[in-house]
Amino acid sequence: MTNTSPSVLKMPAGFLWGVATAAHQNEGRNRNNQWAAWEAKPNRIYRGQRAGAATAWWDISPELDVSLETAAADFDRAAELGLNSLRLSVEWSRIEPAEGVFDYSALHKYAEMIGLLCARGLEPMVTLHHFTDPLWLTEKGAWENPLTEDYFSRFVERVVDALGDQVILWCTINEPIVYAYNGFLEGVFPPGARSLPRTIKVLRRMLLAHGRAYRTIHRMQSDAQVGLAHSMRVFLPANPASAVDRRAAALLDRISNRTTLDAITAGRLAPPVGFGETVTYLMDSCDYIGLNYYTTIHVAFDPTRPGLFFTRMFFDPSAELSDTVPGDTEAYGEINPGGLYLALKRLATYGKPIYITENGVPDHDDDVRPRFIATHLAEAWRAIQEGVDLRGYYHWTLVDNFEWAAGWDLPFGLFELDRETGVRTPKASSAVYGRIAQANGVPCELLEQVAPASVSRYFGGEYT
Ligand code: IFM
Repeated sequence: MTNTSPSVLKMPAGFLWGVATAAHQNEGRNRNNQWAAWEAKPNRIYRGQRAGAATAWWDISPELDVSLETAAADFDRAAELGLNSLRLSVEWSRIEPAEGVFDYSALHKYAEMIGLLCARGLEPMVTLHHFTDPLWLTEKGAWENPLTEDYFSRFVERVVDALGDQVILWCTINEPIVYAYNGFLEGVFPPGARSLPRTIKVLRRMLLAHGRAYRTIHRMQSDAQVGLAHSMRVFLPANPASAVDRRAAALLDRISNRTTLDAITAGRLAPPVGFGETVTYLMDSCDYIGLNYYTTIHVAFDPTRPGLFFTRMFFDPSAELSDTVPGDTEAYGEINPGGLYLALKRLATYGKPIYITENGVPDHDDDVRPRFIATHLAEAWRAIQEGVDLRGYYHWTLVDNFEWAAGWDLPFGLFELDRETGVRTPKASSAVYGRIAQANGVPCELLEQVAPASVSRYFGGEYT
């Protein structure tokens, strides 16, 4: 049992409080990756938008040099909130703009960027792949090409060589399941394919590449902490008393979650990405598990849907749903803090430390986010009380940014961005998150303000 205080749901000492970001969504002027090419095509992104200058973290000064001034000002904002960590990604297409050609000035800029974090007391967590591939890699078949494991390892080696003196926390690949599913099955991310065999091939390749990258990093840096950020959807049987619903939920959990988690812990490539074979370099290839948690999904057995493994997924009709892009009827997800607790408990069975590498909510007027943050963290605290080794929380995200296929109209930020002027305005939720970080936990009086209905649950012990 960890320390419980009467007035604050305290996290363990040394807990990391961060925000998570990604290169393509923040830097701007990324033109040499497959996303920039995708954005230039008609009808790919909501209202034809593009990442463009993004939040200008990789800005161009009047002297035409790369300027990190805007990034530094955002790092100031994070530090002023009381955070002690920040997750960002490096952009492969900047570092290796052509096959085998490394741009050392880009690596130096990243070293400078990481230095800005360290100088502000923000421990960097560096993601090595966050959805974007250099165009030269796309032309070679990207993650469908077996050679990409070698290309990725070589890239990782250069990055660790350049940044390893400042970075301990590495995240190899962000959400392999989302990259594979959205790009190759749903077709909403590049390359816009709809093929189950290609989806499986890509996921398998990414998992193998993760294992190779894990070994590469540890060969170069013995004290590195290396993990992967897994987007974990919590599947709940529509009717818990129904054996077929339970089986349907367990099947989706296996495909969507356990495939990845078994691979990076036991080294086992289970169906659909393998036949149960064990890959030595994948075994125990994570020092922590990164959890990206957004929503919970209910699953019913449905004999009319063989193409979807006889399952039907839905959000609880009585649940609160988060915002989506204006005019869209499909919600981004069900708001379910208890799902975070379940995700943590399920992950804990793998016996690894856990970081919540992403958690957040699209919320146009910031009327949900304060409560969202406080209640999700209360559920994280609850998991810790039951022995879950949770080491940190990264809120997605600091400043409203480019949300992939949803463009600029799905705001996840703690700060609002005026895209004309670049001005950032703090939202109420930023102060809420700051108070929590500064208290190293969720204060009772804060919960009273933002989620009064939840106070008795945590401070009255009703959660048990
Ligand atoms: O913006 C994304 C991020 O790039 C990956 N995880 C989910 C976030 C919100 O959709």
